[in-house]
Amino acid sequence: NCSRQQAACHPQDPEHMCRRGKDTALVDIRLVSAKTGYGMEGLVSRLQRSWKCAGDVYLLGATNSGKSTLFNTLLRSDYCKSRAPDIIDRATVSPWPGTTLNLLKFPIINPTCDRIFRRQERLKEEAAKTEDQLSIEEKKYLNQLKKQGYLVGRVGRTFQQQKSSTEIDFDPDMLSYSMDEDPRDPPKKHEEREEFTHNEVKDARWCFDTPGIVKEDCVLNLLTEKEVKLVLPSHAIVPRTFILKPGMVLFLAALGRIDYLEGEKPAWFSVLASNLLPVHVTTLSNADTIYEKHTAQEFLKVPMGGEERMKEFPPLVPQDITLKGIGTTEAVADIKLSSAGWVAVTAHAEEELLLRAYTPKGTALVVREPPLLPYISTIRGARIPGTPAYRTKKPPSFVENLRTTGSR
Ligand SMILES: Nc1nc2c(ncn2[C@@H]2O[C@H](COP(=O)(O)OP(=O)(O)OP(=O)(O)O)[C@@H](O)[C@H]2O)c(=O)[nH]1
Ligand SMILES: [Mg+2]
Repeated sequence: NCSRQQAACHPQDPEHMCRRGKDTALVDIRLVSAKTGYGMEGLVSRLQRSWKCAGDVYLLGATNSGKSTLFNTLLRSDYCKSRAPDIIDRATVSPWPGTTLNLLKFPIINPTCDRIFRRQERLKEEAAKTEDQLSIEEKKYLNQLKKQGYLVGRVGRTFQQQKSSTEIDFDPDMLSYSMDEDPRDPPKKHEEREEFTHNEVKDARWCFDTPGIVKEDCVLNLLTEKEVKLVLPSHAIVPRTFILKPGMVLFLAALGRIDYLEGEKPAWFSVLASNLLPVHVTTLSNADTIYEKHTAQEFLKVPMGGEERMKEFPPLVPQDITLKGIGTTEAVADIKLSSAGWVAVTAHAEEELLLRAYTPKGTALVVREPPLLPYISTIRGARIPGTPAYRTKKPPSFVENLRTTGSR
């Protein structure tokens, strides 16, 4: 798991690479979504191939980076001893940073040759299916996942539980309840719960969920629960692209602002942030008035609570950024407005831009070069006449490990 927020993690990013210890070899980087299951079967196979069952595994990362979600997905995968999902409750997942306070754990399955073979057989069978061949329940679940992300995968289990005896050898204080309901796997009621036998866990290796590392400079620390719910995307983000001339300003809610101060030609600014956060484009001369209007009327939606709230909210502070365009289809950099989202900047080749970006005082503003999604500005509809905005376009979802022929 990456120590930075999942949306910000980029394998080519030197900051990412330098976080690993000097002597620790980085074995692999994988793109996964624990929420939609994308890449998860591949991750399980990789873990089983590399570490087998050699030691305990800890899921580490910043608060809210998705450790508990990953823990829960691994818990109902082939990574976990077959009976464990029936015994261990899922970790609490929430949009609120700092949710996990204790160390939850599940026992890791020993990937013997026989098990690996059976698992491969199951994966082959699954990959041969088309969407039409899935059960009604599975189809419903898949459609739900498609709303949450563009990359969707299916996580299955090869080894079915075997009923076993009743010896109690498990600390109930290690358990907690999930807030994110999975319709296929509702949490067990206490009276239904079984326990591990002493033999099942005496030599076990464990996979631990851990409390997150708190990022002091994260904008979420400044927000109320209601505001966090708007800022953290619950549905797949639809990119919003705007064309700005020098002298224009873009607001992302009242949490981020980018001024296009100097340049020859217009440039494209693609906003990747929760669909619930408004983007407002204005001119330099009107920008301060817009921010004041927000203070009086919550015009930009977040923060909420008008004048009283804005009195205690830190002011936006500026940072100058110079960029050199690399062409009209490829972004040169992302401007990351703390955890509120990021803006990919696309400009004509050799075009020099002077920008001034703002985030609330004490929060991190980062220029990410190269950008995470370089061609994001091409995912847009027609220009909306008389405005700097383009119509939005939702990219189609991709479901991995499912034959496409015959599917709708
Ligand atoms: N889109 C998407 N959202 C995710 C993913 N993983 C987690 N989330 C969401 O991110 C939020 C935080 O997830 P958690 O699993 O609680 O994160 P955590 O790292 O355990 O957080 P703490 O326990 O607070 O440190 C929740 O709203 C999740 O639904 C993912 O792979 N994709
Ligand atoms: Mg957690």
